[in-house]
Amino acid sequence: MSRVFVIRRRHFGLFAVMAAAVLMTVVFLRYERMDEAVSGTAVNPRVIQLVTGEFESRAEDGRKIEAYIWHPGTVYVRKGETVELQIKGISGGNHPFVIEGLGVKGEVRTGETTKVVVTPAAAGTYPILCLTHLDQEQGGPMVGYIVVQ
Ligand SMILES: [Cu+2]
Repeated sequence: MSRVFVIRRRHFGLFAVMAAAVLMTVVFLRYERMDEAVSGTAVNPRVIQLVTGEFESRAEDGRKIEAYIWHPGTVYVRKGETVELQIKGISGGNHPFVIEGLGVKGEVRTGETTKVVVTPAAAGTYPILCLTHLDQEQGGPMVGYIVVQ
């Protein structure tokens, strides 16, 4: 028994959109599984790499303006998961920091990688605050977020 599937020309666009959606779903699910394989048992604790970055420009009056960032600015962690943050200092000198709500302190220095291990027990959003660049006057706020789900 064989059946032939015929797509009419006027339905081809719809078919193409549905096929693309199915393909994207398959790719997304495979990616999620790869991510779980890496974060689950294969690597423990899971390593999350960040860097310090800097935006620099000139205002219309010629004044130098700058801001400092953690990149990526937001990382996602599962409740109870142990992760190691490896933060490499690229720009902006030294960045003493605290992670509010997790009782973590540290400092990132240019050219060095600071490692911090955390196991957030509760869901929530935990700010990573640089104590040197707290507000716009100081080139901040240099804040990132650990989102625990
Ligand atoms: Cu900083």
